[in-house]
Amino acid sequence: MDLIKDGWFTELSPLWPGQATSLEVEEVLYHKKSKYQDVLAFKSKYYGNVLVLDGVIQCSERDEFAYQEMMANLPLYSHPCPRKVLIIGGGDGGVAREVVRHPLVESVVQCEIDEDVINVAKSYLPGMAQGFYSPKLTLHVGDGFEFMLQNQEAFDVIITDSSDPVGPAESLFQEPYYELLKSALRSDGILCSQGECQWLHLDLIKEMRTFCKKLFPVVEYAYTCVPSYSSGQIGFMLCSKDPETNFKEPLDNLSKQEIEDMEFKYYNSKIHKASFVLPEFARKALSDE
Ligand code: SPD
Repeated sequence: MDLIKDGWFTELSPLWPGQATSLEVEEVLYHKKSKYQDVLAFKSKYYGNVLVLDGVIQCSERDEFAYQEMMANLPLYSHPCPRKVLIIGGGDGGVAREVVRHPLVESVVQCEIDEDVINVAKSYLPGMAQGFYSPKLTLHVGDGFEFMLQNQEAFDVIITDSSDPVGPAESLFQEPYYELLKSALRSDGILCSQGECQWLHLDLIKEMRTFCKKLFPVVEYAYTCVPSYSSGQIGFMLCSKDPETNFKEPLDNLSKQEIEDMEFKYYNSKIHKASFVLPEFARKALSDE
């Protein structure tokens, strides 16, 4: 399938039938099949450089911070001492960039299966890939399932930054994966996973919430706004092994100065709280009522 036609990239997928997102292309920077997927990077007219995997937009330089900052900081500011963090996926480096700058984080292991994605990010998304160069980070090119099986009860926080539930990432939205996440977390551990979009995948989110509730005493869904993603929103599934965790109340209320020092462009304590407030159709579907 031609991803780019007449100077426009169009994101078509059975995951969002009858709708598409298009971005105007200035230059194709990279396009090859890796061992796992089709990897495309292009320079867009208004969204900076864009990474596309198997035809689906993963990030654009213009709005990536809305996703990475929330995915990293919702769990980090919900855990009293997030010293040891595991990132599964996230080959563009954006989530790692956010996690390593949190003052309480001492060490981060990242497991990304596709080395080509890491290299493309280093070449064409340097602002995101900077996380890979942190002394706090150990990068492991390999399978997250295998890694967690060998590292049980080892992490305070585990973040899964995956693509959508088709192809290589499908199993990351299923119960056995969450069982494994649970076993790799310490007794008061927290996880945050890519949780899809309430406009597009409410049934999947509902199903995920149901099996997560069987495994964890605290389960919440939050969302952020990312214009370049289909329907402009994406969510996060947050689970805690500690029944005392209240995801909706960040443990630090950051001052203006602290937000500036952290160089946040999206995350602040108010948006942390607000990200759990759902529109009525989603609230109803995702409540126990
Ligand atoms: N529908 C697109 C979902 C992409 C989620 N992962 C993005 C990776 C950014 N670090």
